[in-house]
Parts: sequence; C-alpha cells; structure tokens
Amino acid sequence: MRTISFFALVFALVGCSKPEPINETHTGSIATGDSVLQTDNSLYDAYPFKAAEGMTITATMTSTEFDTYLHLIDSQGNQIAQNDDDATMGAGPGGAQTNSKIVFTAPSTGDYQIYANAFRAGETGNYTLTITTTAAAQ
Ligand SMILES: [Ca+2]
Ligand SMILES: [Ca+2]
Repeated sequence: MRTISFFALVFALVGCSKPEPINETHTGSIATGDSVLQTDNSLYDAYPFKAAEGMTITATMTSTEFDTYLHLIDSQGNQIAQNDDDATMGAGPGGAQTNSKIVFTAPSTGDYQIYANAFRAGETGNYTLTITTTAAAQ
C-alpha cells in the first residue's frame, strides 16, 4: 500500500508541473490509411505535445515527395494556426516552395497537436517534421 501511495503522489506532482521545452524531430510518411482531414479529404498524422502558456511553438515540415501542410490544434480541437508554404523552408517536389512552418505563442498551458498534412487529397510520401517549444519570457 505504501508503494502505491508513493507512486500516486509522484504522478500527481508530475501532472501539476509546467510542461518543459521540447525539441523533437519525427520522420514519417503520409500514406493510405492515415487520418483524413474533414475539410478536403487530405491525409495527416497527428503529433500530440504539451506546452505552457507563453511558450513559442515552432513546427516545420519538409518533403521532397509531396506538398506539405501544417496545422496547430489546441486542446479543444480548434485549429489555431496553419501554414501551407514558407519560402524559408527550402524546396519541395520539383523545386517548388511547398514546405511548411508555423511559429505561434501558446495561449494557455495544456495539450496541443500538430497535424502533419498533405496539401491535396491523394498526396502521399515521406516527410520530416520538427516540433520545438521554447520557454516563455520570464
Ligand atoms: Ca502516416
Ligand atoms: Ca505546402
């Protein structure tokens, strides 16, 4: 019983602590069977993470195989930022400026998701996604 109580306390404390900054790189692929965006039937992969109020959330998505698209989703499921093409992110397929970047300040502490998405329905291929959060200004 004592051991169970100890772990319950530890988990309670972890749950209350502010999210730490993250710096993640994911390699993935958009493929048949992935989640489907309701608005245009394009495919996406969802990446959940936590951020504290005031943190700067930066996400980048690059692919040489398809036109990337990024969405930032809050804990209520609302899209709070999006980007199709960012000219600073280098060339996508055919040398076109199709890669994506979002920079956004977290409006509250909680759960967020990045949707790594293809611009069009039917587009598939490999991609690299980064998600970073930097500490809020003190
Ligand atoms: Ca996928
Ligand atoms: Ca794009």
